[in-house]
Amino acid sequence: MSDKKIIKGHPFVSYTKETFQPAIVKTRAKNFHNWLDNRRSVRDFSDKAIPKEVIENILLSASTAPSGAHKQPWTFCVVSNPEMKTQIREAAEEEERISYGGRMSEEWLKDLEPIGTDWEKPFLEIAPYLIIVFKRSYELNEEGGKHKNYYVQESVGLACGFLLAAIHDAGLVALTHTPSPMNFLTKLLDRPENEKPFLLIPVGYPVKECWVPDIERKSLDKIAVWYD
Ligand code: IYR
Repeated sequence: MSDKKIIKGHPFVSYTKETFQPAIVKTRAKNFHNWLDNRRSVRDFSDKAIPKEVIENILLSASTAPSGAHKQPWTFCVVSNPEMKTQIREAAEEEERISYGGRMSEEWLKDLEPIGTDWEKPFLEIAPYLIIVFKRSYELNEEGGKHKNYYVQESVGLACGFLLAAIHDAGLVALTHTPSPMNFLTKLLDRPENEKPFLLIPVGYPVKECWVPDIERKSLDKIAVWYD
């Protein structure tokens, strides 16, 4: 039997799979949680090099995320050039100095205290790669017309989730950094008008002696409501 057919005029491929046995489903779900629960945002990076191929595969994993009408409305800019990293650090710190110096509310700053962040962002120069994720609100067609993308925020958020999971699975660490405002990235990376910066994600190995905040994740009863 063919594994391809036309449905309503469009090609479909078979996705009929052997389902896992209930016992395996249980252990897989549990193991996956244990594995993901091990992921932490890290701010202290080693400058140890990472092969480009690793980043390529991580980006391909991110790009398997679902997206509105399968438009994959994302661009991943990958910066390893030291001069560019310095420029990004300087511009980010300029914004962050203003943010921490009064643009963020007292309440916000208080919430960040246990995490220990401040305006200084040395990791932007130390981490071997900076992945800057851009969302593509629309595409430009050949005639210069605009073709809108759908659920762009949700789609790019999902891709970033997949990206972080792929980084963790590779044995690397990352930080979801949100310098604000982020327009300086459009300029420094010379991005077109249909792209807007979404997240800046340094990727690398952690420093040898690495410390992260002693935080806990919410328990199931705080995050889930069941309607049996
Ligand atoms: N963008 C700033 C502040 C910051 C904001 C949140 I929300 C965090 O979870 C952590 C930091 C910065 O990156 O330092």
